[in-house]
Amino acid sequence: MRDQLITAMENAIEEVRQWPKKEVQIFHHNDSDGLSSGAILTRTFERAGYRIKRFCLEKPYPALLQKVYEQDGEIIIFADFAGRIAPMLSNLNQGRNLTLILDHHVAEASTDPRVHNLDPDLYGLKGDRDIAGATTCYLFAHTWNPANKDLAVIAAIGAVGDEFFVDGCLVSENRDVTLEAVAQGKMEIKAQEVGERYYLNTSAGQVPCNEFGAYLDTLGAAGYYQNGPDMGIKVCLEGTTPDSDQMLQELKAVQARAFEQEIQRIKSGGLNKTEHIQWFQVENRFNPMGVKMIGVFCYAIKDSDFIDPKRYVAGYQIIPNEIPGFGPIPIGDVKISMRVSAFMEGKIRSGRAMGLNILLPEATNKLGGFSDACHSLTAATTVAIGKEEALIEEMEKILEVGMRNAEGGK
Ligand SMILES: [Mn+2]
Repeated sequence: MRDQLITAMENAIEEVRQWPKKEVQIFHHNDSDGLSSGAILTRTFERAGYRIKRFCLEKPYPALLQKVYEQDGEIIIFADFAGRIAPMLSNLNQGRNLTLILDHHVAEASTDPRVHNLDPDLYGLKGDRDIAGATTCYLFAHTWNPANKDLAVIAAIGAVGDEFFVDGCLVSENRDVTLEAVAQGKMEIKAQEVGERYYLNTSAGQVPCNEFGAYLDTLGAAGYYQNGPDMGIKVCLEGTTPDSDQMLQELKAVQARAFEQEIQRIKSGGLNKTEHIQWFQVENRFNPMGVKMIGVFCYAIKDSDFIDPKRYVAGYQIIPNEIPGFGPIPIGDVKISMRVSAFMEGKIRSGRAMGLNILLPEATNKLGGFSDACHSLTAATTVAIGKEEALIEEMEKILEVGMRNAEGGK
């Protein structure tokens, strides 16, 4: 199956080579895996002589995709997302642009021959186990030109950042890229009681790979609207600098201040409660940080004393109508992030409470919203601004039906 993925990559690379335009548009995610993916692709296309326009996205919003596919004759790349929306991209594209998808999330096949879905999920590899987005990009880079093997260490950073381990160890393709980086003297693996720890050998000494990933995550998320992703890409390719360290410290301070203010607000009556849910709306108060911060904030407060451990936690943040470097985009949506207390986690794990992966997408669908990243204990979706209360009510209805069914089944 891996051979078939490499063959598909070879075919896509050949089409890129034949394509008249020697410029590429790279859209990549803003977490450590997404930034590592963007860095690998940037270097790969640079080396092959292409001009690069790079855009970092928190999500591939439909309104943005509409705009992207108003173009003709371009080379468009998606990294660390979009595997699942290949059919939608195919409909938008209609054979007009050469599109490559280098993702590792659950995927659907493309229906346009000019849309190459190179997501390893379509080739029997598991994105939440075997291969990260950055590792997928590395396979692509290495298939194009074996001289790109020096980028293996960046793939390893992405893989560790996504935290998909088996018994505490990277496995499969993620492990192979890491061993390559070790062979090049750029990393070291140290065995622990359970699993392994991964270290980067930098000019300033050894740095734990997960700490480096957290560094990138902050640049990409808290720094999303302040050139944090550009700095993240630079850090992936060239290492940290006093400038990047300073940006990191400033972003951490902005985050701490915004979170503290919001906590005060919640404590002084800013928390709405329905039967099973407690929720709040931060509007634009987390600007200029990205909308990932609403999830980070919910996680930070979920076990605080001002949070009811028996209710689901939900926070809303308005998505700005702008993509950095791309310009205004009429998104018009609000993001909801949900988390649960340790108490609720126990109930969900034992099947005595409904998981967020069922509750939130179902309610979101009823309101015509957009779901992607939903797991049982963490979930986020988007709905149109103004539907915040309606979404909470939908969830309450779903919970009520769920309870009635559970009782009826006794
Ligand atoms: Mn990823």
